Amino acid sequence: MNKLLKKSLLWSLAAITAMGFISMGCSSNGEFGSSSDAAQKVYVAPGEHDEFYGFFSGGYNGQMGVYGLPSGRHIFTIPVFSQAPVNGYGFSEETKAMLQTTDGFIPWGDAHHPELSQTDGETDGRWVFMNENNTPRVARIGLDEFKTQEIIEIPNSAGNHASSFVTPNTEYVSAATRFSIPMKEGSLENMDVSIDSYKENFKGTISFIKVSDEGHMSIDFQIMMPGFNYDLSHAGKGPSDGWSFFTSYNSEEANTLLEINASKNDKDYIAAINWKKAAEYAKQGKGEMIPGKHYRNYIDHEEGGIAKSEVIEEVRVLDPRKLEGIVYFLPTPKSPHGVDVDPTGQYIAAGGKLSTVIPVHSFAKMQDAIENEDFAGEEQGIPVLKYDSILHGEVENPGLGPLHTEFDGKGNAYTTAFISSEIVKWNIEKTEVVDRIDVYYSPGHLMIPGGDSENPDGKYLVSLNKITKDRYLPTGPELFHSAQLIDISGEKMELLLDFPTEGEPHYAQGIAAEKVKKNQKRFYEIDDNNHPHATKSEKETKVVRDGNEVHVYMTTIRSHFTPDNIEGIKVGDEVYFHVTNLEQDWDVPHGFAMKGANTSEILVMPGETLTLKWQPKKVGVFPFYCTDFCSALHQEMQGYVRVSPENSDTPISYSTGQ
Ligand code: RUQ
Ligand code: CUA
Repeated sequence: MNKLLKKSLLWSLAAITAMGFISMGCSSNGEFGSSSDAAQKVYVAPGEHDEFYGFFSGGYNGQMGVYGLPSGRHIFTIPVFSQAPVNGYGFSEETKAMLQTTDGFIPWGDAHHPELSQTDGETDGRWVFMNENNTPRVARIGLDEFKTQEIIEIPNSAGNHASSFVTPNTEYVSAATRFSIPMKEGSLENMDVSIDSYKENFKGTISFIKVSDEGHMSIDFQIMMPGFNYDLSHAGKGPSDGWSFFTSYNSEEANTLLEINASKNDKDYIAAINWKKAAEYAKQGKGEMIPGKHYRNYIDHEEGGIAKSEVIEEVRVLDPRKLEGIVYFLPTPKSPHGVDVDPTGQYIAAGGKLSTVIPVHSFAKMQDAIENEDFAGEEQGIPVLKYDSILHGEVENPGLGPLHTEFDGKGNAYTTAFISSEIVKWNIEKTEVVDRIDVYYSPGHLMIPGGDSENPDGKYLVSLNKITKDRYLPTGPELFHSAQLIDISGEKMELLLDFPTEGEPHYAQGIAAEKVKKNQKRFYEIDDNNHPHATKSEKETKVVRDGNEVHVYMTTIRSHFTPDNIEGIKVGDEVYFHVTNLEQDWDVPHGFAMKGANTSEILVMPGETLTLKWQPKKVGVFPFYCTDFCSALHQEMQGYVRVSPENSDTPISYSTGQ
């Protein structure tokens, strides 16, 4: 889009208060200082590795994309909240339980914010968490195997947006409801009431999920909140360690046409939560245990890597009106979206979508104001601090529609401006803009590796743009989202690279590759395979009938299945193929696909056992084959199952090479 067009677009947009209806014509590229310079900076020679891993939310595809930076190469996709035909996640018998919820089996999710685990305020490369917005859940992905290892459901929540942000030692992952709903006093049950009784009945909750040293997640406590919309969060650090900050909008408590009705108040609030104090109250047994049925699904490594579900019936709920000092409201202009804490932990910046400035609160001033009870009043029993008493400064002229901020660890902050399509760099101490760069188009989040931790790697910034338009070869009406890599090592930002991303990456996280590379599992030891249906050698393979269930204990090794001829299966049987991959070498998976199976294939890693369920409906002989090109004789890796009529007496038999 040319500059002139962009300027005029900007002015016409300045007049409207609601964002989101951008329509633009596009013509030119972004400008580079020199494109060969830029190319050199992102060039990773064949066989070389990128310097950083990037973990990008897949948004409405419910997965997580793994990218190399600076090249922007898409390396991998981790299935999290959605079934993945690529490897059978959510389809195989071993993984189905991961997607169990109190609403039943949910094969899809809307993922938003990945967050790496931290130790002493720094990313440590153990796990990456990610939230699901639609069916409130938080997942933990192990970075030793790049697999989803645990998913916990959040009860008493109606949309889990302000999540999954970690505290500096991963003590907690937080989760706040985006939507408030009517909740019955005492039980928090969702009520059958008129929607226009919003002000009277609707409430929100903020949850703190405890993470054990092994990574097990459990909801330690929930805090009852007024019926606002809770949007985003970040934990305090350094001096503000022990606190978490949550933006809210719709302090108007509107229940219709929020575009207008939730944009009336000049200021909404950041909720400052003293989670250390709340955790102490919880430990003392304060608050109330309230029904809050939810699932915790986890891969049980003790038992063959099979996912198990656990149902928890109750949660502890704290009422901030009764427990003093756990919640304060910081007035913040205007419908704030992102909230970000600088690496020193002293400053809290908010992205007020409709605000003309970026307000930066001072943690020290906030502490003083609390101490001196310097309150402007209260909101539904929660003290509201005075804006002027807690303000560090306001960044003027920050671009239109500021959303999210990250930090370089050198005293600068970088904020995305959605409407004016730019990234604005500002000095934190002086709250002054020092540089700005156009991005294409309309950035939401941005990411600097470690940029929300105490120790950012202030070398690159990725702008996660919501609108792609003309940036790539056109693909009809539907386009992939676009990310842009920006060099922030110098005084002036420099645009280096565009690369496409899948789904809608809201947020992303980055980490130095060394922190993750060294922990990689290359295959599973066959001797350690404790799956109850594992077959550790071809001699042990068998087919066992148990009523109308048939269990096939099968092995794979280049390039055959054992057994590869199976007879005695009947129409109406439930056949379970338990496939163990006997390979003990990196990157030699075998796949298994059965004709007529109405599920996906399974992709079995070396040393692993996975199970595909098949219910034959027709008589005949049906082939199965390996789906992954594993050797020169991969096409020969196949077999047959004979299916006889329901009442036949064909005996079970099986063989290979006979
Ligand atoms: S939110 S930008 Cu989940 Cu900011 Cu998307
Ligand atoms: Cu095994 Cu192809």
